[in-house]
Amino acid sequence: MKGTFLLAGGQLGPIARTDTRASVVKRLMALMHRAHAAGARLIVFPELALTTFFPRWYMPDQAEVDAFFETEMPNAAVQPLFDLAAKLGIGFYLGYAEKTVQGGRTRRFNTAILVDTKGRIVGKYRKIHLPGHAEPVPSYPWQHLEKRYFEVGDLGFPVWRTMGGILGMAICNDRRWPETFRVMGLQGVELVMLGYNTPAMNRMGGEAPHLRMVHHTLSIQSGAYQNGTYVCAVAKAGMEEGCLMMGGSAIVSPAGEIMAQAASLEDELILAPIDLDACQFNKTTVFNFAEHRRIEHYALITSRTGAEPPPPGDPDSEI
Ligand code: ING
Repeated sequence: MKGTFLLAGGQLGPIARTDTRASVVKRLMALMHRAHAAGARLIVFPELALTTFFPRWYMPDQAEVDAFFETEMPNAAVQPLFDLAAKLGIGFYLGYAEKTVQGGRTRRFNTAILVDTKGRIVGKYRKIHLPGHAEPVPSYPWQHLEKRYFEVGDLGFPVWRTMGGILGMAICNDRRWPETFRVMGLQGVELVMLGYNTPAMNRMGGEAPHLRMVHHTLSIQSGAYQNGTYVCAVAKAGMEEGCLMMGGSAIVSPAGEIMAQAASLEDELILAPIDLDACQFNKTTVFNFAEHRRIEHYALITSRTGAEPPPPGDPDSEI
């Protein structure tokens, strides 16, 4: 039945800086084979799935940074994955670093593509919420230089009619911002696919490590529930170049329930049966946007970027 299919998440364990694209593509193909053997029609891979998470390093030499980028997609290294997808009739989401010339200028984005069951690229998304900082901070045990290496995505949060439903994409930090899911929710999205690379703890230790998983599941479960959409979030996990990356890849139902979750920090397949029509319950009742939203009261959401608290109160009003 249209919109009913088995969905797979293809979590990756660590990718070493020296690992070749070919070796990673082999791992992705092995996960795709397993997904197909289980009957899956779509598999979601992580963010920046072809290389190690290079924004953890400050590299002053642009040529060194560019070695982590793809200038074409597909390209020779990734073509076997596209060919396998077409052969097996399985679609996929793939995150990678995109370097392209646009308007006579070289542009670099943290990108994800959606490839259909015939191996055709049907959608592209460029990461909008870039966490971290643009300049290296020497005192940090590892950097997070996405603001240095990537531009803010210029494609918005589109959705596509494919796989018998309405599918959308996001990347990693995007999942922490409710606007990401709501903008796609306002386009009727029924499945949001996203990959992530999330260190298992705060580098400055300002937060109990278990909260990483709490915030991850809180973000994807609320995004799913509040917009009546499935969410499939897939990690690059494990000890990667000395930085422990969290796992917790998960598939969440439109009711906000976790349907499947990874148990390891390695290459692991998670599976869940998807019925995109199940999104309609929330979309036509609790979160019937047309019935219940009051946009005349939401202006600050798009007119104000940073918080602006009110002026100080009356001193004797303190408790
Ligand atoms: N990684 C992390 C993420 O948003 C982060 C960065 C972790 C930001 C924890 C805030 C808190 O999951 C990427 N790649 O965005």
